[in-house]
Amino acid sequence: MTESAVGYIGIGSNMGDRQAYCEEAVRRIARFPKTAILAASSLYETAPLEIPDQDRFINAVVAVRTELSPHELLRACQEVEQFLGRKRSVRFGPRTIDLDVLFYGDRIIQEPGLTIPHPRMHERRFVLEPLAEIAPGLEHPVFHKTADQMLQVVRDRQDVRRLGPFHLEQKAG
Ligand code: PH2
Ligand code: MG
Ligand code: MG
Repeated sequence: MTESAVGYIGIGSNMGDRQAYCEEAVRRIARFPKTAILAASSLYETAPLEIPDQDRFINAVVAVRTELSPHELLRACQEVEQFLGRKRSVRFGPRTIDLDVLFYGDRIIQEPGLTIPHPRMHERRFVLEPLAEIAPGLEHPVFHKTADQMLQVVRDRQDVRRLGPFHLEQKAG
């Protein structure tokens, strides 16, 4: 039997039609080989962190069951970023789409170009709010805190407001 893992992917956009970019990204994730979407959080509008002087983001988190390896999952996410017009210019700066592998099962991976769990996720309300919505009891394999517990202690006080549910079905017409 092939092994599968549950992965969590953080989604962010702050350029153009942010919601359309997020929705198209998830439709493409759903078409990754050997991968199924298990859950999608609501969409959240969030104040920009790291570089405050940029447009507000839309953020969300999806859970997937996948037989892709962590590197294959990362590569597939990067291909979606490329396809949706992501230019890697300013670190932490504006982007049409950002897909971050937050967790891959309870694996801890530290390699050039791939750190899992994502090294800053536990400091970011814009990740923890949507994560705790779909997986409140999910335990961080390094800190041994659940998503709910990380959200309770996070110091980030940036504005995170729920916009509404994700719409994944294709628009008619
Ligand atoms: N991503 C960043 C930097 N700052 N701020 C918000 N609100 N949402 C993001 O997704 C985000 C950010 C770099 O990845
Ligand atoms: Mg990224
Ligand atoms: Mg990011």
